[in-house]
Amino acid sequence: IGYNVAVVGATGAVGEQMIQTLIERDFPINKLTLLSSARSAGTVIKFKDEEIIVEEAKPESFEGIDIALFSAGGSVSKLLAPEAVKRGAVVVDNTSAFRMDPNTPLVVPEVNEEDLKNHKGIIANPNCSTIQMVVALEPIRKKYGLKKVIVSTYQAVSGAGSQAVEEMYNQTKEILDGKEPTVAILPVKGDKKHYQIAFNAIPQIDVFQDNGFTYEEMKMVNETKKIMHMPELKVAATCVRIPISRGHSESVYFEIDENGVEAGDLKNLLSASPGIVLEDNPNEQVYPMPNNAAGLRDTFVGRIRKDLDEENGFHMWVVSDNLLKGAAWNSVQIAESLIKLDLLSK
Ligand code: 11C
Repeated sequence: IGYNVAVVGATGAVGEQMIQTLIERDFPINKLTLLSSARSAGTVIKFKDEEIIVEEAKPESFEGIDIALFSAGGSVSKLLAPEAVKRGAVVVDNTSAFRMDPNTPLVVPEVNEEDLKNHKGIIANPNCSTIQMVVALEPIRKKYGLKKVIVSTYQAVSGAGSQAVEEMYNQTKEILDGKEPTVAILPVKGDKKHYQIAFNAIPQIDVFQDNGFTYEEMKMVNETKKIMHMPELKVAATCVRIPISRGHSESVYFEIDENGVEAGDLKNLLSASPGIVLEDNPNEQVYPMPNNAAGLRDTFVGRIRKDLDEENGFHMWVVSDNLLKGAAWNSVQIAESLIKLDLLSK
């Protein structure tokens, strides 16, 4: 048996990876429907031996759909996800539209797969930088307790979409050719100012909030607390865009409850935890890098060390492909969990 699956935002950076992941996972599909905005409708996309014509997403597009994977921006999700649910589909939404809604589970299967049991038609896929961090923190929280997290991110440009990646490549070429770089999108499309990303680092991802943090930073704070069921957890984030195309990296400082834990204990624990590959051997200069993580579904952890002053404090370096575990793979993984737990209405 197979399911009728729709991908909304099929022509975008994440949509493309969703289709690729469905193929790689041999997801049980009866019919795949590819949807997009009117602008991209008509595009032909290869899926296995088929050529599928992308259609404009409308409420009626969801008739007969079992699972809809949304990644076409928050406003599309707000408008069409409830329409899909009304027609019997279960929605896995990759935007921030429903993440903080108390009735919508926000799920990373390695951490809180059980929350899927409370779904009411929509399941939210967290922000990419949150997902890889909670995958790495959850085994530690479970075994040793967790008090505080301070994270600084080094995020790839593909998080801002394929146009932003184009902008980075063009700027790099322009600069190497001795020209003035064309600056139009980053840090945030539509914000007041734009800065070059090529040969630069921009400490702004998404728009600023009144508290001085950016929306991306607040997503890391709020989503982490919700996924881990820890409203009391102390979390602070600084999110930075760096000029690479794929793979987010994070320097994570955290404090645990238990005393007497050593870095080696954490290495042993993480090397045996789901979704994690430990790459931690300073003697051999082994540590995770985005260049190696791109195209892979795992979360890579290394540089685990005890803080020099804080008995319960540790540091680690966490890397993952933002388009896969950060988006497409986590969404498809949620869909696989829904099937495994028998939570689709079919
Ligand atoms: C970035 N994390 O790297 C963002 C992209 O809320 O799903 C994902 C935005 C989101 O720019």
